[in-house]
Amino acid sequence: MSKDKQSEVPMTVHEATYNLLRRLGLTTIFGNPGSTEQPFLKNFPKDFQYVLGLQEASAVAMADGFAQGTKKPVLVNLHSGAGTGNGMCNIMTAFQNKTPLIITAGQQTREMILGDPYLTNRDETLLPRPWVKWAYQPVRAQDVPGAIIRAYATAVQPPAGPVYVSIPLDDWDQPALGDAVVRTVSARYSPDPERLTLFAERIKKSKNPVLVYGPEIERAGGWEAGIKFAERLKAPVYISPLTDRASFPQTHPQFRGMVPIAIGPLSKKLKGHDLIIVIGAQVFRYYPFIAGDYLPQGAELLQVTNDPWDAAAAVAGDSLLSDARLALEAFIDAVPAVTSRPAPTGVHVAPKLPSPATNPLTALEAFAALSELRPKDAILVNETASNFADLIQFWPIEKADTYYTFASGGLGWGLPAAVGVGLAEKKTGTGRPVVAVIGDGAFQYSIQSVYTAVQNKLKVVFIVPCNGEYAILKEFAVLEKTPNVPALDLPGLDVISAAKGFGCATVHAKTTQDIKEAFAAALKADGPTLIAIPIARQERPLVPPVD
Ligand SMILES: Cc1ncc(C[n+]2csc(CCOP(=O)(O)OP(=O)(O)O)c2C)c(N)n1
Ligand SMILES: [Mg+2]
Repeated sequence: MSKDKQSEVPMTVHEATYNLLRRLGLTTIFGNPGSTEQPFLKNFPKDFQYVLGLQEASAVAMADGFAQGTKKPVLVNLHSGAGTGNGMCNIMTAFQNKTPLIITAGQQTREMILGDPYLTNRDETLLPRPWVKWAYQPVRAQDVPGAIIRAYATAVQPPAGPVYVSIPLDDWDQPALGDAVVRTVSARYSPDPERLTLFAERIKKSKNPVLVYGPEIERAGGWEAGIKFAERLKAPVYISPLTDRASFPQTHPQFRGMVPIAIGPLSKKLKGHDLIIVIGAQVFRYYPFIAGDYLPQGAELLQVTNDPWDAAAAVAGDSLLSDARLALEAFIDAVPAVTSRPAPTGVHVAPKLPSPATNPLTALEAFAALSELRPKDAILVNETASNFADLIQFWPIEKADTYYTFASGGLGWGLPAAVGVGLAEKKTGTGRPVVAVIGDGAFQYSIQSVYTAVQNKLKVVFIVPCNGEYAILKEFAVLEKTPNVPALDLPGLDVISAAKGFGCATVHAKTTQDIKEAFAAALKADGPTLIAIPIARQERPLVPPVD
């Protein structure tokens, strides 16, 4: 065929879509391939990277970690209904994390779908709902690139989140209408000025306000603005219950910890404040039901969120719809620095440890040893249910973008998300080490992501505190008065052998000395290391009493 003739060959949907993905910067694709995706993945271009997850739960959460680490939307490619089903828990988590993921899934050949062939994604837009912002299957092949640009525009607008496009496998070779029209949309919006003024007036009038900061602050790049506003207001700062990002330095003298995760204890904790200012969070992300007042007597509540759903679902107070950073900056301008009261003080002090160390170590002792070698720039990924409070005592978060956990409570996110964050560090060249502290139960859910960390030689250290049980569920059983629940003990779990099976370096660290040696070596290694630490079983109250 002559050159001229070649140029007359119409562009295919495949070509138009890859051109579009390039222009949108979606050149890293997370997925697990199947027959319905192969026509999309054929002749995979050299300027794209395919990151293989050996199961879709891992592929989705790795993409989530990567998107959060790079602060950009990411493409995930799943295998029809089957792959979507496997990925579902982490799609739900990505939705609640407000992570923009453009999920595409293969679909059977259009011509056959009516007859329900093998691997048909039946009612394809139903399966991912309600945990995607939009689910669509183009009505004709030519609409595939247009559907992807619409999906992109939906995913990145606030509140960001996953979207889903199902694509029949015979669409890719069809002639395209040409290159897709690339559009841009806003990823944040500023507050209504009148309402902002009303809120600022109420803040100015307050005698004893308290700030509750949530994950939207950090996502919006509002870390510095959050500090500045808190310092001007001279108010104590808490982080919102079960927050998935840190949003405020935990060693700051105004920092007071996380508010309790239940109704009664939360209002008890905030007693005495006349105004509760919640920025970038739900009101509130409660967990167990412990009855009580939603707000302490005499207190009012103001909420700033970029999510109309969260504004509507708030159990108390008034809401202002806004990007958290833009609202904080507006408050800094509108509320003069307080001079009538001193700033609250109190510096974070790590708890005292028993001497000599216990055998097996307590989680607190293990984390204390680990923290002695904490690299200044390390990123922490947390999925350690019952030991998180101990972890944060010795690993307070001090900088933006160095702490990640899930917003949903669906286990199996932390391990692959840490791999995704590690990939982001590698890709962007920042190269910060990722330390993922994952319970021995939680470790089992998306275990195959260890393989991706090994294959990509990521600087990720998996720390697994091994208590051989679902400790937090035992704590729950006490709170809920549900004795004799089966299956809360996990005898015979061997996380070392499991990680070895994926080619991961492993260490069994029983003493504080073992931990330090293993961690030092892991930080120098050219790939991931798993450090399994046997820890003592402890039963603590799920919700510590508030005095
Ligand atoms: C997908 C999923 N399945 C089940 C649960 C219920 N669940 C919550 S915590 C937990 C146990 C966690 O155990 P582990 O990771 O060992 O932490 P530990 O409580 O021992 O510190 C389970 C099974 C969940 N949250 N998510
Ligand atoms: Mg456990």
